[in-house]
Amino acid sequence: MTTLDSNILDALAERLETCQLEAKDTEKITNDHPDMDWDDAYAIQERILKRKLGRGRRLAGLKAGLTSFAKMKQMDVESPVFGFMTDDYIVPDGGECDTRSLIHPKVEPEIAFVTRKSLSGPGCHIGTVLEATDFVIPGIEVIDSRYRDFKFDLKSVIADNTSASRFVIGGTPTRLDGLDLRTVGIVMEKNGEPVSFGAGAAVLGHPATAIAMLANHLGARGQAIPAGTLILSGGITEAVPVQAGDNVTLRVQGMGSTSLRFV
Ligand code: 0L1
Ligand code: MG
Repeated sequence: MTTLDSNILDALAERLETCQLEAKDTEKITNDHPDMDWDDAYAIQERILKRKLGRGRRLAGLKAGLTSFAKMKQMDVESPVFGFMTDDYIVPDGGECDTRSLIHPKVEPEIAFVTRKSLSGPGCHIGTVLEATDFVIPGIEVIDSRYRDFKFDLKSVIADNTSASRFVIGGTPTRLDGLDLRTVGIVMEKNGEPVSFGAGAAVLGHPATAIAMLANHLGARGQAIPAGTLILSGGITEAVPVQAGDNVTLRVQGMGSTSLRFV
């Protein structure tokens, strides 16, 4: 049950999406609506998606955010947050990302899942996810909070579609048979220098846990993850700021690499 009036939810969705489209920042929305609840936050995010689909955009994938223990501790939260990507968020592997369309981008090294079966909650668990996964592939998420100086609280960031803005996937689509994602190592390089190191277990003990939590989150809303969905399972390390001129490459053990250039 939302607490905010439908007109206010619409206005907040328009405000946040306009900031995204015009690359302008804003104050966090809980400053004006301190009593808004979790349903309000997701209702605003859903309205942003509806605005995009209404203009002909296609849903390109889903995401879990705040999934690494380091980031959850930093934000003092126990649950990840969930969001979406539309087709205009896709950067081709090795392609360019135009910083003029972004406010203050950062990059996160992630493992992307692609499902071959629908996943629904409640009761979805890591086993269900592993059985329903088609393949995993390296992915770099570009996050770009619409909030001034990346300063927000959890409800504000959910409403802002968890800072989603661009992503690239590439490397080798890899089946999960015999692969232990917990011990798969990653290195992210910025301009040829390694800047982040980690292993899959940094994401909730196993990145598939983030997918199960997403299915359970959607299940509570009467929705499911369809077969063939791409899902970013969350940053393995903290996000790294980038600017025009930066080249970023993510190497994932046994899965090759993916990269993008900021111009
Ligand atoms: O994908 C993420 O983990 C980002 C979640 C939102 C918080 C942030 O902008 O850092
Ligand atoms: Mg992320």
